[in-house]
Amino acid sequence: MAFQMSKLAARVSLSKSVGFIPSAGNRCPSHLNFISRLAHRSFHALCTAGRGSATIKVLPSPGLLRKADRWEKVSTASKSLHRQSGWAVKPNRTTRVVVSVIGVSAAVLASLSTSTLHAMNARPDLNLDSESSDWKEAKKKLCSMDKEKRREVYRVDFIPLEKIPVWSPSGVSSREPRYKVNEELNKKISLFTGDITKLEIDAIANAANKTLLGGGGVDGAIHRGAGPLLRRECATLNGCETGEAKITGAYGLPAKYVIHTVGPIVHDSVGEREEQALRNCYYNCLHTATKNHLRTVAFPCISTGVYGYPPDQAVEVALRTVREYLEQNHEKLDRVIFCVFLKSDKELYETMLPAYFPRGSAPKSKL
Ligand code: AR6
Repeated sequence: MAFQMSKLAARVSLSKSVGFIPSAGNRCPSHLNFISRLAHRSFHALCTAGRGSATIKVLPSPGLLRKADRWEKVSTASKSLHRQSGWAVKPNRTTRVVVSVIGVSAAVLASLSTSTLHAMNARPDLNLDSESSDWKEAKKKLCSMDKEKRREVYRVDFIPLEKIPVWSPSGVSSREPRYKVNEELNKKISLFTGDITKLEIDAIANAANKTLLGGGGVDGAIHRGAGPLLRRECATLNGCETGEAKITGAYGLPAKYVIHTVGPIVHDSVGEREEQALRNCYYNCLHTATKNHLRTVAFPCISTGVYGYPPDQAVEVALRTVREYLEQNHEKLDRVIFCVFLKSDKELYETMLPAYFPRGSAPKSKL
């Protein structure tokens, strides 16, 4: 009996040290604290209820509190029984039965609560700030987490997909439609002004350089937001050629993945080679997304910053490539977001979008 009791007491004590933050002197007892105290009272174990109180981040459910409350009452009765008999005196049969029932139940509750706490606390061993962390392990863990869990480890603020409206034209467009009206495709397009690193979607495209090891502009923002493990993973990819795309985890970013692409550098004017390379960037990013079953993708204005591609020409390549890809693969994507950072780019997209994604009275597509 004494052996069984000490085993149970040990299990209860163990639950105090796993998966939550000890905080001495916290006046609001968690459900675990209740259970520990019950077990301690029942068994007169080494630890006492007043010592080592514990807090968790999530409040106990009312049901669990009610259960704990009931056990508190039973435990108080058992405690007075113990007091009357004392451990030196051999307990009678009724006392032994009461104590066993309390002990087993308290231990079961304690072990249940231990696993609950384990599940609630996946975060502590996921360090996205340290370069020495194992990026493969971190990537695997992030992939297995649901959205709520991942939100606890984002290193930046996030904007959920629901807050990114589907594009709708403002005013009458002066542009002639270049494609047929297709409302199904129109529902898949957004124009977002702001920082791409904040978007909580499946994938964001990065306007990277051939090393994939980070740089300035949007590339720098993505690496800063994701943290050092992104660079660690990128370093294993052997760089990237112009127009190609390579996918990595997004680590501390709200997006699940980053698709890195390298845009063409424009020195004087845009030739066929540069235009084809920019087209390849958009196409290969979309292809990489759908190949990986990613349904929501955002693009910055690739090559239009440091790489010098004229924005008014780049917007046409971006819109045409996305339109044609969606026509062929509309069932594989839910949303393509054009993420612009500058007011001038926003205006360009607002002007050109109606030509590639027309609404209203233009001829209807059969898609
Ligand atoms: N979110 C969205 N768009 C952004 C952000 C952001 N946080 N920051 C900048 N932009 P650039 P490139 C816009 O120069 O021309 C890097 O050093 C920006 O306003 O970032 O393809 C790489 O390492 C512009 O419209 O990319 C390469 O060496 C667009 O992103 C080189 O720059 C692209 O500007 C790539 O040059």
